[in-house]
Amino acid sequence: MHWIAREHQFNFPRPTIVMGIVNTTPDSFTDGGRFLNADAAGAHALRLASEGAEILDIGGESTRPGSAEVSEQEELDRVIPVIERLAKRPELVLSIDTQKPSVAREALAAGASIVNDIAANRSDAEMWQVVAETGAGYVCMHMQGTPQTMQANPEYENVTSEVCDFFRERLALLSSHGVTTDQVALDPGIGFGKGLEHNIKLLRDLNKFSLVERPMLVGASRKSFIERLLGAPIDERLPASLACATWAAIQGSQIIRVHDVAETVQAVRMAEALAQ
Ligand code: 7PJ
Repeated sequence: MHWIAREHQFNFPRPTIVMGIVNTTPDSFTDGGRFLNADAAGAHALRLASEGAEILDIGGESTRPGSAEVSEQEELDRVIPVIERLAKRPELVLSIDTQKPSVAREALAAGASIVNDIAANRSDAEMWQVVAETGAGYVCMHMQGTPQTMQANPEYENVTSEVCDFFRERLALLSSHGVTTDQVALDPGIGFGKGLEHNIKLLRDLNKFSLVERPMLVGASRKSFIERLLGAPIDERLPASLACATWAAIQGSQIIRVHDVAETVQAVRMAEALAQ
């Protein structure tokens, strides 16, 4: 299995890829304002890369439940200067975390190689045209609803099979818009329109997604379902985040999206060595 993102190619099986989160949002619930400045965000990204992040995921729009939407210009002002700084280092694989096709297009022009689309449940095709035209990697994430509405009352009969059906339907739709299957990675969207029991079931069932035969990305780092299960406030969720990361890796997920790169790389490499 291959994942192709412009000039980059990941060939599986291989060690789990750790994707480091680079937040440029002043209202982000974890990094609140600390990386507003592009130099600081760029330096943070380089640190994550030195800690073993093989992909840096740069986002300028907070998608925490109920968060406000940001304008296109504001999002561009946050992410493009960071991407331009990092693009001087061609060995870095840059991902743009955006719901806006216009932001994806500019980010790819500035040197990004992957579009991380939390709104892959969209009905408009413009994002997929951008991905098809550029040959970018595409992360197709499952979400029920939108960030503004998703946590109101998430409902599923069987969350795992519904997410699996979504993946199959989107792979066909993407292909009909010229995005090749090799460009696509899939993500169950932990915390996006899911209650605690849905998040736990999706994580428990991760190995079932291997049937879809695409790389799986899992993002559980510091998410609030950890607090709902264990009572841990935001700055005390690293141990549970590491448990999710190692579990996901051992269940066959290929890409883990995290804030704490050094800790995750160590935990996942240990788990991989044990599981061999
Ligand atoms: C995810 C994401 C995720 C992908 C966020 C947070 C909220 N992109 N962007 N998967 N989560 N692909 O980091 O807590 O789970 S933003």
